[in-house]
Amino acid sequence: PGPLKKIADKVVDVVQNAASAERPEVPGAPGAAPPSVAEPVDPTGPLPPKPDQAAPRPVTATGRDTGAGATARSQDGQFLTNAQGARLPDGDHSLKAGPRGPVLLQDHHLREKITHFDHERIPERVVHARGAAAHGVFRGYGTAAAVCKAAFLAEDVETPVFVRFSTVLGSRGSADTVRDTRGFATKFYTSEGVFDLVGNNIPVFFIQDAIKFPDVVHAAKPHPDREIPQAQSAHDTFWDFVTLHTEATHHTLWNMSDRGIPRSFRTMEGFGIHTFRLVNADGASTLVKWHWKPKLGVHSMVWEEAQLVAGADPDFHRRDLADAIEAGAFPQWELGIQTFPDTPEQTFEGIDLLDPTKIVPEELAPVRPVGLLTLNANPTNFFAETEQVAFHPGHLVPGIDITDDPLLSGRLFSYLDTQITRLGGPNFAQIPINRTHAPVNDMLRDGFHQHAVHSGVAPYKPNSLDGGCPFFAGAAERAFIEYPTPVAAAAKVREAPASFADHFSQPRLFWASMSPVEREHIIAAYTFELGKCYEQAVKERGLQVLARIDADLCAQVAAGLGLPAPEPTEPPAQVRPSPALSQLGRTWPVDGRVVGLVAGTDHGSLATVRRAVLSAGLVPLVIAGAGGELRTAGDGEPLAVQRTFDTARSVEFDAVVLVGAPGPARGANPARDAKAGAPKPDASGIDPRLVLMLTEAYRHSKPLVAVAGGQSALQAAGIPTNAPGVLAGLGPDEAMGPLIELLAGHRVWHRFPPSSEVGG
Ligand code: HDE
Repeated sequence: PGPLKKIADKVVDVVQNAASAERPEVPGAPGAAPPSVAEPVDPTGPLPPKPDQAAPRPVTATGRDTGAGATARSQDGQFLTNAQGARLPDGDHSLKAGPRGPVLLQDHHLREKITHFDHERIPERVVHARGAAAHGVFRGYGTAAAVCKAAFLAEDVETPVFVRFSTVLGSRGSADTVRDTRGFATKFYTSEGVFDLVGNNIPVFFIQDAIKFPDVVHAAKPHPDREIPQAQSAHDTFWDFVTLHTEATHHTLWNMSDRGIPRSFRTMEGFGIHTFRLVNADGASTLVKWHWKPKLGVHSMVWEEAQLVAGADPDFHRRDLADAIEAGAFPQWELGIQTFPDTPEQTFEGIDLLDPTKIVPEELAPVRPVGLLTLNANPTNFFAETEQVAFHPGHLVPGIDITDDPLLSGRLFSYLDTQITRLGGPNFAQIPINRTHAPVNDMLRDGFHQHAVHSGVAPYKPNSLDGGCPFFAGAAERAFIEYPTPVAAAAKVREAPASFADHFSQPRLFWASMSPVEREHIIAAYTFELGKCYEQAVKERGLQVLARIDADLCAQVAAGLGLPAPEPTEPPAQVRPSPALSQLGRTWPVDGRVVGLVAGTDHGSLATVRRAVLSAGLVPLVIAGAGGELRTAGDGEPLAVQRTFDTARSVEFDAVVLVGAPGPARGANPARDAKAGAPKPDASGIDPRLVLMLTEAYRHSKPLVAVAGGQSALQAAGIPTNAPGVLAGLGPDEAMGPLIELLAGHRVWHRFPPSSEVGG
């Protein structure tokens, strides 16, 4: 055998020895067989093909059958082949002149494999590069019928959807929990064509005119010299721009609020932002704003938590979405509409409906539910689906039309344009995830990556050679007919309407609508972000902007920055708060919330609590000092340890339940753990990593429950057992009711009254 073979054998030996080596003893863990490292040798058939793995059908409606199977070119047959279907005898060695000789240029298999690999990456999205997606279904309630004729909104019509959530600023590999706006883009595969609702989790935007988009994105992206910071707005160029360009104030304020750090994609609202137009069966027009309302309520992280997660689990939101769907806890949102009469002014209660930096408070125009979105399947392949999906606000169906919002107009150009670079040509609508479920009979031809085999000789109209086909549809055949919006005679100008100059009334409204806890978070966020700027002038200008929102907000941020607070330049806010803007103060279903169950010595109680957590629709995760299984008394099933103090931080859990008196620290290494931030073990002997977990969860206002003697860990962590949201001394059957009540309010915010409530 040649030297390479010897090295390969050695590697196999090392791997096999490692697998069978004695493992450190885990009390209670059965002697698990070492995992097999051998590759299966018998060819087996491929897994059953999934619909989205199928290649584009070689037979199109108009093309000639080439004889190839429907799944050819993806995953078919038992053997490894090249791209042309020829079977290959070896995938590990290049063709060489002897085992030690030079690699031959004639190795077409090597060249094909490496060339394909060299071209595996496509440009990431210029914004919203980092994303995660899921398949689902939308069911119309029929409640929009009076204002909208779109078929997918009719009662009980079910429409397949694909939804992609994203952050705006970061690159594809950036962390999920950064402070940023989130994209919430939905593709409805309706019977009348694709409808894309390409929205965000914040209902207003930084700019009022698309021509400013490159400016705001250049300012917010990393600095062009060193390309830092990644996925952050806490830097000079961002704050330079948004403080000079004060129409960004409203969106920036939302970003600095808890909306900028969602707990989960599942707990975000979504907004179409712009005012769109609905058209009903009689051809009448109504203006509309779209809303997605999460069944689980709007819930965010606290800032320290978001920062910890960005390091401990940068894929936190992506994982949360996929895990929830895999576990059957399907996330749901109601689609809602706020409707407004289509008057010539296009204003409602004095609010300019064409200004995308303005909301219409729900108290003035209620959000009426028109359908239910359920995400029920994870993508099969990230690249094929999540990466290649192409959204476009111009993908509209009969019954839904646009308005003259100047931001929307620019988007209608941009999204088609960007796909041509990103997806390599104009035929991206033929990529499986982008294909409409309605019949297509266009006259678009050729271009890169053309998959259709068009027949006929006359891809033009009028024609007689193809019998005049295809024909135009009229309203009776449900054609998409632009609403005949009147356009006032006017001179060409580069100007905005006068009402667009109001940049502060709505930031004041938002601030006035926040609860004390939410205000405290906003103050901390501005202090952090402006504090990260180096330029004194930028910080000072930031304070001048805040002074125009609220004097107290400005004074508190100024104190944090160590700068004088500028005098307010305008009289104090005269606004009517909108309670609907606050995300606190209500209760929501607890489905799918994650409860960490810390195993003490009483495994019987642990099994009881775990069962109760599961049957309440929550997700239990059993945590112990070391991995393995925990034996319960009698014949009970052993409990698998799902997280250890090394693999989990408190941030993964919505609540922590201590079950049974904690045993002595297992798997702890005081010297190492102290370096990782855990306190030193004290006389109690309780694992310091558990103490760290409890203090974090306490600080982040999460419910803490101690059953069957678990309170000694709370005491070791210095947590008062009578503090709000801390329940101690309960039996294993008593804990669930109070825990669910606490979780329904999302967090125990009253544990730490904000300074404004205690006279600070
Ligand atoms: Fe986008 N935006 N955008 N945007 N946007 C893109 O399209 C653009 C805006 C939004 O998951 C790009 O396919 C302009 C508002 C989402 O694939 C690009 C303007 C809102 C996504 C683009 C805006 C959004 C994008 C980049 C100002 C909320 C991700 C890649 C006129 C209503 C969609 C792509 C996905 C993506 C342009 C403003 C939401 C370059 C020019 C306002 C959710 O076309």
